Amino acid sequence: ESLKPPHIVVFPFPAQGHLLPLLDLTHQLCLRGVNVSVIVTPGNLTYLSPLLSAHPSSVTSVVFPFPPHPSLSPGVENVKDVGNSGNLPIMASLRQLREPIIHWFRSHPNPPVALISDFFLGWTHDLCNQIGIPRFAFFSISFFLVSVIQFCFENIDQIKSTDPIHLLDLPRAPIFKEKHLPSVVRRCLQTPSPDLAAIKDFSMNLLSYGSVFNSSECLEGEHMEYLKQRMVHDRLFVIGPLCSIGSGLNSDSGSIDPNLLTWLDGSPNGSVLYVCFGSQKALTKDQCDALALGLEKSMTRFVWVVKKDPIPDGFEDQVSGRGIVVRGWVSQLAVLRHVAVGGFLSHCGWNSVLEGLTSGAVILGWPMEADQFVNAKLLVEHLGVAVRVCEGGETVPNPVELGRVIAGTMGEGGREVAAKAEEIRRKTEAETEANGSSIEDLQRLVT
Ligand code: BUP
Repeated sequence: ESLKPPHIVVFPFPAQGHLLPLLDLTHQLCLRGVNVSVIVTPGNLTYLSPLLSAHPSSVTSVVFPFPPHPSLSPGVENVKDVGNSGNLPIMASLRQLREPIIHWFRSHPNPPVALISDFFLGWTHDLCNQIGIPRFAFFSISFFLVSVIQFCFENIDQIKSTDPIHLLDLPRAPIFKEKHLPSVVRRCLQTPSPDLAAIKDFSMNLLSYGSVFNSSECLEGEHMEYLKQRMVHDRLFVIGPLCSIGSGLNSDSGSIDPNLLTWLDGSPNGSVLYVCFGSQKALTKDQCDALALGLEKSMTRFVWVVKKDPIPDGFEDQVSGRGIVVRGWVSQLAVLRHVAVGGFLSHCGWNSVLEGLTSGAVILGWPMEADQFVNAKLLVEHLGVAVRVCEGGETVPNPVELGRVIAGTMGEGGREVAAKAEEIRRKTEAETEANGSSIEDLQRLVT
């Protein structure tokens, strides 16, 4: 029989922070001769366009109708449209695709030889056992975060009545307040008996055939061992930061809006603060007022990406020339890569973190929810590449203080942290170049 290119199936979770890096990985696999079927629901097909046009002959979309869920409006299939609260109903609905996927697999003329699926889809471990192909869990989050979740799940009874919580077995024995733990852990702590389904679903990831992490040795080398000891396999692939692996899908400056690009081109190198809190979180009115005033007082050039956030009337006129407010979606990676951008005021979602670090931007962290407090600790306390400017989804910062920290960090006061950020940028660049560790792991995954 002739040697056919391998055919695999990729199953992303429909939230931007999960979806985009897995599509980046898929792009890299296709560039290395793999044929891929990507499982999506109708509402998410649009996110595949860049991938489908880059690889018209090796990527196929496999579209399944989205089973209705009582708490989701019809047509809402991406967490972007509902916020974090949508994770659970979307997870529950996707679970109903199990039988249709098995049917698709069994009737395929050239059935896939492996599945790579998001870590939110732990149930696909059993699915793969049933159809007899290996499942690789894809982690769009950090080793540190997965270790924190794993530690908490293993010690759920002991940590239940303590606050703050001391994670003694992890490197640096970090301490977290209960409210800063990942939501999946908090849900378990808040119910009288642990949510066994959530714990089982998560642990399936470590039991799967292999694991792929969008992370890197220089960022998280010290956090890998704890998890390696808990994986039933030694097939660990550290392939990241994916946003930096050559010929990516989303970094082209041509994707920046022309007006914004002209403004950035006219700004001094490293002078611009990029402000964005991810696709799920909208700031409250008070937070917007405080941030607007803080930006105004900082006298720093900035680009602020807003979704539904209520920014104060007249703000854009007040800061005209020095600041730009963009409504809707921007090509974040391309903006961060622009030489004019020197800082990133971020919610510390893992992809934003990686995009900021690989662009050499100093991160001004304002973690709000979910995994963001854990990421912020890694950046600020372990790596020293960021400063924390505020903390909490409801917290309203003091505008004067905020303006002072922004001006300081973007100016002379930020020298030390900027030097560390530059050092990390160079190290991640080396890891994602031809003989770098991430490229070697990518090659190992394909062969
Ligand atoms: Br908003 C926004 N453009 O306008 P995180 C986001 N992104 O390219 P989290 C854009 O979405 P969530 C925009 O570059 C990153 O790759 C951004 O992922 C991109 O956030 C991704 O930073 C966001 O991991 O997800 O909280 O995990 O954005 O869904 O809240």
